[in-house]
Amino acid sequence: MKNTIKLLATCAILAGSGATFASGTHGGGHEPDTIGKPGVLSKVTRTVNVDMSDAMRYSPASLTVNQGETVRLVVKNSGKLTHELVLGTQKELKEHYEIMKKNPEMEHDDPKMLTVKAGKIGQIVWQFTKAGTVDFACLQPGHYDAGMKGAVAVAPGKNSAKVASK
Ligand SMILES: [Cu+2]
Repeated sequence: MKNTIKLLATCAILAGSGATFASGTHGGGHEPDTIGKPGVLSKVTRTVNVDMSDAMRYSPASLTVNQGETVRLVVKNSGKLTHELVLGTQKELKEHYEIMKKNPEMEHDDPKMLTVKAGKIGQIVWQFTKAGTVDFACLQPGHYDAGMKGAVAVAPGKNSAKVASK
């Protein structure tokens, strides 16, 4: 499966999250693992197929996983437009969306961001380490406003202590 995303202009602000953040552009430094961390393919415990359409919708738009699970999101773009699936907090997504509006050609090189061209399939492998909600959205200009968003509910896991100590 092709999962290479060309790195040309990365989203500098988000890519640099945690390490150095320019004061003023962000309301505060966000923890790099607020929503989890990049997963390892061999640790995948759940695979979810997500469809993206030109109706500006994900199907399904809401998923439930258990804390600590490594999930493989197989994301299909069944539309004619480019769509993407970006995981983040509501705040991060909104900030990033504003940047995207100014730089629509921006390409992503981040494990939590996936851009899928029309008719293609891509995947994100992500470990959801924190209980709570992880949002996702399509940050293509206009799409987020049109309601192209969803959420992953992360249920607290029995092994949360183990995950936290890792
Ligand atoms: Cu879209």
